Amino acid sequence: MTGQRDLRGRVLEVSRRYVTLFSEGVGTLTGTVSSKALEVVTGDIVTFDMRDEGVFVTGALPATRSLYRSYRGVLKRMGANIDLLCVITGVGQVLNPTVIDRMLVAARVQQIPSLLVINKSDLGVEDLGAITDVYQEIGVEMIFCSAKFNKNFEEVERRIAAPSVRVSALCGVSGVGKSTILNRLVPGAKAKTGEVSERTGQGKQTTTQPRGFLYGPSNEKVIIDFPGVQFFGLSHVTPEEVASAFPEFVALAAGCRFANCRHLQEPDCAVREALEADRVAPWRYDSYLQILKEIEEARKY
Ligand SMILES: Nc1nc2c(ncn2[C@@H]2O[C@H](COP(=O)(O)OP(=O)(O)OP(=O)(O)O)[C@@H](O)[C@H]2O)c(=O)[nH]1
Ligand SMILES: [Mg+2]
Ligand SMILES: [Zn+2]
Repeated sequence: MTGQRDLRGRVLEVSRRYVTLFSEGVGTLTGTVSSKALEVVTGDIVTFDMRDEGVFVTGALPATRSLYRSYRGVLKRMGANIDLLCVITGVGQVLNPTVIDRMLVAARVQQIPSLLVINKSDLGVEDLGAITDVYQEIGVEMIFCSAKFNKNFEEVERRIAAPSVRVSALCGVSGVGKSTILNRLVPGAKAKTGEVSERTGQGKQTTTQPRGFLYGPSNEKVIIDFPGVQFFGLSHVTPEEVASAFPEFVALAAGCRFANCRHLQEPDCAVREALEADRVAPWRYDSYLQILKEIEEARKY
């Protein structure tokens, strides 16, 4: 029998049982997952065999820093081994702080470093202060840029090209410009970009599944382009994890009467006191409440 066994590669794309992977020294290949029990996602490192009959993915190495979201009660692993999650937003109707907050929570819970990219800043960022000031204050790293008009884009490139970042990922609601950003970073990518609907102000989910693109002088990095979402479910996260992912609450929690305060109806809650004194942004607290409510509802079933 000819062929090579137990090679290693990085998953770029998964479509049912077919996997596109990149293996150093071999290149980009398409293979088949050999067992139904083996679930792989973009970013995973897998083992594979090259046989006469084709390429067979035989196993996956344990992944760290996976991005998860729950969707209609089902937990979905979206990508693996992510070193930098770029949460992308546009300005105007596509700027959705609820979804941004949720993606930041999903990243923090898995200890994935995150970065907020405010794209389409050519359309004007004057009205954003109320939101961006809050993110600034709680230590969220932010970059304003325009991918379409190549403004301040080198900042985005610098972060993705950093030596500590091997796998980066672009996520955000539909139509914020993820694929446009990707195309600027990887000129050969030719990722499809789409129009934003005038009626809804939202994109039309041009990208339909996660796809990894090779990046860097020797293709040593991967950038994952995620499909746009309108809602980012977090029913799999625990209430404690949610609270710990709101840095402004963590900073205040020592002042709550109860060590296990959830910042809801408890007496002498420092977070609620700060909220009433306008020292916590109401929309951040609202994001927190909505996530807790979602978790509570999921537990009923
Ligand atoms: N004005 C402006 N428009 C932009 C910019 N970047 C992207 N766009 C436009 O926004 C629209 C949506 O861009 P896409 O890159 O397809 O957005 P996406 O986030 O990949 O969308 P999905 O794949 O649906 O999730 C396109 O018409 C782009 O040309 C920008 O910096 N400024
Ligand atoms: Mg896209
Ligand atoms: Zn409290």
